Amino acid sequence: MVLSGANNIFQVAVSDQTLLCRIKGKVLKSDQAEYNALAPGDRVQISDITAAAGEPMIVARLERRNWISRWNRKRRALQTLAANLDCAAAVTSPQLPPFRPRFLDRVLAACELGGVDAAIIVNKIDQDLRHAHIQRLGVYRDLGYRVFEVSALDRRGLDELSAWLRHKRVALVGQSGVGKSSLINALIPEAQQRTGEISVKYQRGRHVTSVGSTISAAEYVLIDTPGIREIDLYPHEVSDIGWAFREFRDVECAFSRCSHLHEPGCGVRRLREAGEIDSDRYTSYQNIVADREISARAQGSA
Ligand SMILES: Nc1nc2c(ncn2[C@@H]2O[C@H](COP(=O)(O)OP(=O)(O)OP(=O)(O)O)[C@@H](O)[C@H]2O)c(=O)[nH]1
Ligand SMILES: [Mg+2]
Ligand SMILES: [Zn+2]
Repeated sequence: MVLSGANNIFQVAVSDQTLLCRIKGKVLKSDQAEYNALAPGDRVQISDITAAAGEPMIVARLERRNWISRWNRKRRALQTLAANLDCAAAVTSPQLPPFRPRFLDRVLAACELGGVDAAIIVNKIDQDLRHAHIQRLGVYRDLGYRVFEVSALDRRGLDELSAWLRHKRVALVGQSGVGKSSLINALIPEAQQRTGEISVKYQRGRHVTSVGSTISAAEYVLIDTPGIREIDLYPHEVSDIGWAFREFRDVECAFSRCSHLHEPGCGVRRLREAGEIDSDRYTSYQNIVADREISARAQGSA
C-alpha cells in the first residue's frame, strides 16, 4: 500500500516494512490524463524485493475500491488525493479560514462521485461559530452526514471523533489552514506533521502540507492531504454531478437525464422552490456545473 510519495519515489508498506520504490514504466492503464499515478492508499504490485533483485519497483496499480479526485485545471488532468478509504473527513473551520459551505459541498460531491463515505469535521470551535453556519451544519446533518465539532487546540470533541475513527482508514481533506495536520498531531501523539500559521491578511493557510502522507496509529489510519483551493468536477457528466447531491438523487424529473437547470417538469427545482431542497446547496450545484462547462470548453468538448 502506498503511504506517500512524490517525484517518483514512493513509500510503500509491504507487510511490516516500508520500502522506497520507484515506478517502472507505465503502471496504469488509464484513458484519462492523470496528474498523479499513485495516491496514498493505493495498492500496488511491486517487483521482487529479495536483495539480489536490487531496488524494488512498482509495476502495477491495483484497482481502486474508491477515491477522492478533482480536475486539476492548470495541468488538465485528474488529481487523486487518496484512494481505498473507509471514509473521508471534510475539514473546515469557522473563522480563519472562514467557513465556506460552497467549498464543502464540492468536497462532499467529490466523495460521492468517488464512492467514498464522507463526514464533516468543524475544527477550531474555540473560534466562534456564527448562527448561519450552525444552520448550514444542520442541513448537512439532515442529509445524513456526520458532523464533528472539535478543536485541535483545546482538544474539545476529540474523544468522540477518535471513537468514530476506530478501525478506519480516513483521509482529511480541505482548504489550506483549516488544521488537518494539527488534528492528526492532536489525535496521534507520534505524528509529527508540519503545521503553519494562517495568513491573517489573506485569511487562508500557506499550503504547508505539500505531499499526501499516511499516519498509522494502533486504532486507526489517517491520511493527511495538501490543502486545496478549488475542486472542479469536470470529467463527470452533469447528470452524475446532480446524483452527487444526495437530496437530488431520488427526485423524479420529467426528463431522465435532467440537468435540474432549465428543463420543464424538473422535480429538483420544484422542491427547491417549495423550500424542501436547501437553496444554498442548489446554488453550489449550479456553480459546479458552470465551472464544469468552462473546463469542458477548455478541453474542446462540451
Ligand atoms: N485556534 C485554533 N487554531 C488551530 C486549531 N487547529 C489548528 N490551528 C492552527 O491553524 C493553523 C493551520 O494549521 P495546519 O494544521 O497547518 O492546517 P492544514 O489544514 O494542515 O493546512 P495545509 O497543510 O496548508 O493544507 C496553525 O497555525 C494551527 O496552529 C484549532 O483547533 N484552533
Ligand atoms: Mg497540513
Ligand atoms: Zn431535474
